[in-house]
Amino acid sequence: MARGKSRRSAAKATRTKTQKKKSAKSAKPIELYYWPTPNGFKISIMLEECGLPYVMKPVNIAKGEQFSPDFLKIAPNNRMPAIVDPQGPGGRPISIFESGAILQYLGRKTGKFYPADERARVEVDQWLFWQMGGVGPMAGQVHHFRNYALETLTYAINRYVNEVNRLYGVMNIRLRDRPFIAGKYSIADMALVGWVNGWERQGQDINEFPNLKRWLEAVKARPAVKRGMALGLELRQGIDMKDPKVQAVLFNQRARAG
Ligand SMILES: N[C@@H](CCC(=O)N[C@@H](CS)C(=O)NCC(=O)O)C(=O)O
Repeated sequence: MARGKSRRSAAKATRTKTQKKKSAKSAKPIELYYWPTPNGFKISIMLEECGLPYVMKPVNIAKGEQFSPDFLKIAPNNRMPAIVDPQGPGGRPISIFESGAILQYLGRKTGKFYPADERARVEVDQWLFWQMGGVGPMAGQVHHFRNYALETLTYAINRYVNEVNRLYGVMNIRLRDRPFIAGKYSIADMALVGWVNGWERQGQDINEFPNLKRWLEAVKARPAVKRGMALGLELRQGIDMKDPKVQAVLFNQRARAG
């Protein structure tokens, strides 16, 4: 019986190996719907950090490709990034929009950069949401009013430059006694790096924030971050954000009929 069992388990082991080989071969890459911006970088960085196979599907937001019916099925908010994972839960495809939700999904899927321990996970979540609700939207408004708006609106510029300055101050204090925002390097750092990297365009001086500066240099030195933040940069070349056609697509949208 013992022999039979061991033969059976040997056969099982061979089957599992073959199946594994087969599924590794047939594993379809994750589709990354992407444009090279700080929100896009979050996901290219995470995919690179995890070594997950992926294929980049450019969504040219300056041309309005975010409004194509096929993309809206995946991302009803007409914004990138989004992903389709052909091997989602239960082995079935899943599509996800909102960069924070994608980061958490990939963290749970791989068990990387998103701790399973509840206390450690809460640490990551709060700083991830802080980025999603604070740094991203506020720095986004600075980029808009300082760099893209055709009128100079001093009140709006000051309001958002000051708010980003406040947020960088919070981050600088937080990083006083820990290398990364949630302690260990995590998806929260990945969410932040593309935004903080734009400090100059946001009217900030990184030298005012020495801990933040040290953090930025450390995160940017990671090979996966370098690859993630280099992905598709060439696609942006020659796009003039002040071109009336680009401005109409990006800055003049109202609700569309359902
Ligand atoms: N909260 C969203 C924001 C995404 C977002 O704002 N993406 C911008 C580029 S950075 C976009 O796709 N814009 C297209 C548009 O405004 O029509 C996320 O984090 O995924």
